[in-house]
Amino acid sequence: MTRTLFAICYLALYWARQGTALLSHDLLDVVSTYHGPSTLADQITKSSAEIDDTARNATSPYGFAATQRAAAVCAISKVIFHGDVYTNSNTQYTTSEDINWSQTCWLPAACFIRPQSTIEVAVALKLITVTGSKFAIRSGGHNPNPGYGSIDGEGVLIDLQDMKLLSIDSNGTVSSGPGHRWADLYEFSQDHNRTIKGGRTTDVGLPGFYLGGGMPFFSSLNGLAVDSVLNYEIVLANSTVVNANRDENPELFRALKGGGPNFGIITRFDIATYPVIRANYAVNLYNSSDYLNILNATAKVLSSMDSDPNVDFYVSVTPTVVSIGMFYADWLAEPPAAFAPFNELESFVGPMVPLENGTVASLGADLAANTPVYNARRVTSAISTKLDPELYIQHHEQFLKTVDAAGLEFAANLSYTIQPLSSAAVKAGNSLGGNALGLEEITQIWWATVVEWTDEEKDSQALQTIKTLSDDLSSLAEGRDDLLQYEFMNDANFMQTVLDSYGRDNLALFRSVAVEYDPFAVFQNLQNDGFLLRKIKS
Ligand SMILES: Cc1cc2nc3c(=O)[nH]c(=O)nc-3n(C[C@H](O)[C@H](O)[C@H](O)COP(=O)(O)OP(=O)(O)OC[C@H]3O[C@@H](n4cnc5c(N)ncnc54)[C@H](O)[C@@H]3O)c2cc1C
Ligand SMILES: *[C@@H]1O[C@H](CO)[C@@H](O)[C@H](O)[C@H]1NC(C)=O
Ligand SMILES: *[C@@H]1O[C@H](CO)[C@@H](O)[C@H](O)[C@H]1NC(C)=O
Ligand SMILES: *[C@@H]1O[C@H](CO)[C@@H](O)[C@H](O)[C@H]1NC(C)=O
Ligand SMILES: *[C@@H]1O[C@H](CO)[C@@H](O)[C@H](O)[C@H]1NC(C)=O
Ligand SMILES: *[C@@H]1O[C@H](CO)[C@@H](O)[C@H](O)[C@H]1NC(C)=O
Ligand SMILES: *[C@@H]1O[C@H](CO)[C@@H](O)[C@H](O)[C@H]1NC(C)=O
Ligand SMILES: *[C@@H]1O[C@H](CO)[C@@H](O)[C@H](O)[C@H]1NC(C)=O
Ligand SMILES: *[C@@H]1O[C@H](CO)[C@@H](O)[C@H](O)[C@H]1NC(C)=O
Ligand SMILES: CC(=O)N[C@H]1CO[C@H](CO)[C@@H](O)[C@@H]1O
Repeated sequence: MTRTLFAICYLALYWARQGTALLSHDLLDVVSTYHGPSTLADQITKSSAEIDDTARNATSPYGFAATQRAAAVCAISKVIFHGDVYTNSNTQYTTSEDINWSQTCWLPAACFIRPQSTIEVAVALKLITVTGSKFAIRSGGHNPNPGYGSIDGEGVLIDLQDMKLLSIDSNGTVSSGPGHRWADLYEFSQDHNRTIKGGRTTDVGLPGFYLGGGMPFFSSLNGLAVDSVLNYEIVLANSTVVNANRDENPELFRALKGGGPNFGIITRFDIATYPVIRANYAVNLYNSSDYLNILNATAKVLSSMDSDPNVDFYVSVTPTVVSIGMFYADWLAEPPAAFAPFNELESFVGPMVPLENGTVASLGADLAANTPVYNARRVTSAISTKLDPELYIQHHEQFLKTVDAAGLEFAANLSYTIQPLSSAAVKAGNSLGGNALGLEEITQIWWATVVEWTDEEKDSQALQTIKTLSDDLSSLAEGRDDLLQYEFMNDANFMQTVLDSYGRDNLALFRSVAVEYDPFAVFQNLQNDGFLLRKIKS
């Protein structure tokens, strides 16, 4: 409440200064604190008259409506960033709009601003705070929640896809801009004889993935992906650029390890890598009608993860086909014994990715090559439970009932994925310094449920369906004392609050870090939507 008032006063102050202060001076202040290339400063100096003129023209005749503030940011950005701003008069506007994984996120922003450097991000954010415009940030665009990495005409979208720094230090630390997707990082690390912990779908962007913790291949070795981040370069709400690591801004560093988009805009990740992992892998397809044996086998393989950290897998279930990814972090002469329960299943239909000796990079590439990509509207949900085959079976039977009911209502694909996390993975993360997710040191499953549909008129049925699926799973799990509090942000939907599932201490950390680094609550009040602290009630 107080912070909201602060934010309003802060914005009012800026508005009151319009007409007296020169915006170009503010922008030069931002640029002067950053020791980067001076071309932007030159450009602002050269265009200062036009910037100030545009600021006066664009802001003063307008009232306070969101669309007008956004229009002001777009108009001024066009002077400063030239061709890197797309409004609906540009041919690139539609391709910028239709980029995200879920069509529910194809939203018509007032403009798409594509910064080319950290300092441009800082300047763009300054324009946003000066005008009080709403905004959203997009990197890989894979988050399916509408309004998170997307925004309608009431605000501007900062699209970081051009920020493609990529380098490696002699000690194996990789530095990456936010514009990369995992395919780039896997290939680059492999070329330098290193393995990086990243997404299992190589098309996913780094920032959203890391902000939720990041489920990598082989989590029992070196923990979750975020446990390997050594440093974040981040643009704070007041457009200052800082580093956050174990020594500098350590509390911000910890909050970024799972705390979502509450603290600033990340412009660089410095990431620890590891000697090349020799990965033996296969993805096999099974007939879902054999779910009793498949899910029983799943529980057996899951329990073997604690004694063998080289084991990793997932089980992805549709009403007709189950695909099981079996990954082992070494090349063995015989199929790994840990996967015997899967390999013995009689319902094997055929391979999706044939058994192969490769690396994490080739595994990511082979999975991508064998995964169909198509546009659809999508919503997901995240629930965590303990190891319990009886729960998996009861859940599957409930799932089939919901599939039948949904089939009568509309054309949709319903599926769920069982993602294992061993207690060894949680311990490995803790030994690397830990994160802010508040995970229990037990072997667990992170369920990701997905509803996919195409007809916009069926949005409400789709939401009702995902809600039914996740409510059913959580009440079944609760009844069996299997439900874990933790919700995995990367698979969660906008009806889930997530940050309050990390435990009281982590939530308190997020709140204190947000107050310290964003005292006027810019990321809470002006950011369009996201897994934000403003949504947590208590
Ligand atoms: C097909 C598919 C496969 C997936 N596989 C995995 C997997 O194996 N493991 C896993 O952990 N997750 C996985 N995910 C989930 C994925 O990690 C999340 O959807 C994640 O949010 C995507 O990040 P992004 O950068 O691509 O998304 P975006 O939609 O661009 O951003 C996501 C969120 O982060 C914010 N954000 C983006 N960039 C920045 C930045 N630079 N600074 C601050 N905030 C920022 C956005 O505002 C938004 O709130 C998968 C998702 C899909 C669709
Ligand atoms: C600002 O408005 C004035 C007066 O209407 C006009 O002459 C000038 O060209 C405008 N400047 C810009 C940058 O739009
Ligand atoms: C690797 O080198 C970078 C830059 O020289 C340094 O910041 C980092 O701390 C080093 N990392 C390790 C793990 O030694
Ligand atoms: C990676 O390893 C291969 C084989 O050992 C070697 O030929 C190559 O030079 C190495 N590459 C780098 C960048 O170190
Ligand atoms: C799966 O099993 C069912 C029931 O035995 C059968 O009808 C179906 O054809 C099988 N599907 C495949 C892909 O083998
Ligand atoms: C699952 O496996 C256990 C032994 O691990 C066995 O007792 C049980 O009957 C199996 N359940 C099914 C449905 O196959
Ligand atoms: C993988 O490598 C091991 C050891 O080098 C070998 O015995 C095995 O046959 C290989 N497997 C495949 C599928 O190539
Ligand atoms: C369901 O999935 C198939 C691919 O497996 C795809 O072709 C189809 O379009 C999807 N249907 C919907 C409604 O999303
Ligand atoms: C910007 O914000 C940070 C964090 O709140 C603060 O430490 C710093 O002094 C501020 N910088 C300026 C120039 O106000
Ligand atoms: C512009 C762009 O990248 N669009 C992509 C949106 O997502 C679908 C997959 O769902 C891709 O096919 C498009 O290329």
